[in-house]
Amino acid sequence: MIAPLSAELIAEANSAATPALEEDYAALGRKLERQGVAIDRIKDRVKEFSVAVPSWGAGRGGTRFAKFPLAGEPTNIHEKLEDCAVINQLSRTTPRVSPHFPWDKVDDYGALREEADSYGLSFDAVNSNTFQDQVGQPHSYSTGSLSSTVEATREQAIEHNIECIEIGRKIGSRALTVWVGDGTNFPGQQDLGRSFDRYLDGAAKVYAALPGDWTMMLEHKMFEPAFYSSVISDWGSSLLAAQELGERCKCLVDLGHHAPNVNIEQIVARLHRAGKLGGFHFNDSKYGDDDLDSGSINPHQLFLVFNELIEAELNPRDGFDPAYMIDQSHNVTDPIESMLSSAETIAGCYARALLVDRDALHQAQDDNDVLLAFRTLRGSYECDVAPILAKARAELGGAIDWLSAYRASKYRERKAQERKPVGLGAGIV
Ligand code: RM4
Ligand code: MN
Ligand code: MN
Repeated sequence: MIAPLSAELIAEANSAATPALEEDYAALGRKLERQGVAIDRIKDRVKEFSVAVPSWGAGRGGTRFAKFPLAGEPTNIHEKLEDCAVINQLSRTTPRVSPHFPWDKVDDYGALREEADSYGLSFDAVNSNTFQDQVGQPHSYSTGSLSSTVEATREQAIEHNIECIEIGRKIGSRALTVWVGDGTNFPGQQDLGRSFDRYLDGAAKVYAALPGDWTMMLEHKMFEPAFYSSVISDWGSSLLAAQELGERCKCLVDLGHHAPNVNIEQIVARLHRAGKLGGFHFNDSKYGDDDLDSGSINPHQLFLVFNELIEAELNPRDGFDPAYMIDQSHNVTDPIESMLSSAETIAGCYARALLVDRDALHQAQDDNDVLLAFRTLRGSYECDVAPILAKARAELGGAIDWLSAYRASKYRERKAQERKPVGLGAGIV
């Protein structure tokens, strides 16, 4: 297996950091034992936990007006895979990559699958792109894609999604994520009911092309800059569509796609209740769809989402198998560092949610002991689980201190010499 960073470098740094880690892990273990929790059990669950990274997150994203390139950033799927391999080598939490087409198009997908495999990576959900026009594309998405008023445009969008499924089959994916940038800029521009009907019609044709063991995930999004309405604006529209389209169609929750203060953990519980919780795009936001690093603004919300996920896992109703993915735009940081940071934050919220004393919580809920219920959750949220995460990483061959190991490797500096520089770009995302 190809490891982009020197395994010796990681092992050396780990052995220097091990005595302190063992001390911290033992101390936390004693504390958790007093609460009736076996620390090794939590650590083993963390070792099994994983989250996919987005190929598009490996490059620098744009602010609204400009993209500020980073020396050594990847410009094609091959370089992106190499960067994703670095993230997984250090974190051991991100063995899957979610690709986006046509951004990641290549001539030979069998070879691409082997390339990923040589890094110990596989492909997660494929993402279609009907929110940008490509050079030479016959019909414009400027007024919508699956919901467009123009039949030829709708057909083009359907065909593109079907092409993504075909590519996905070749690279070993089992899910298609459909996010459309469809909507309107002015009241009156489109009939709000009919545009949803057109979307459903188009999405049904994509769903009909879905292989039997695949899932189709619909991603809602409240707004785009300068929008008056978006077609799949919220979880209600998403759920309606997923219910109408069929059993293997589910809803994907991107944490950044809601109005500020929306109770996302409740949405998670509702979608699970309906058997329609397909997966997540983890990120954080302050003002809108900012695609900030997961948990950078509201880590408590992320913990509460994981609390619902553990409840769902314990009470699977129609099954529980959501896909976890990161979806972030890195505008001023090194994307590798940001995704490492997010992978740790996400695994940390998972670990904290596992620590919750479920019996005590449920008892307090039944007794209407409001403060005890709240403190039961809050106590787990406040626990510093860093030693659990670091030990899980170290046991899997990752880095105890991933940030200093990454910087010591001088990976980005080396790539800045090898890779072709990225030009200045307009702002996107
Ligand atoms: C959107 C959405 C989608 C992603 C694009 C790049 O805001 O989050 O998941 O495909 O950005
Ligand atoms: Mn997303
Ligand atoms: Mn987004």
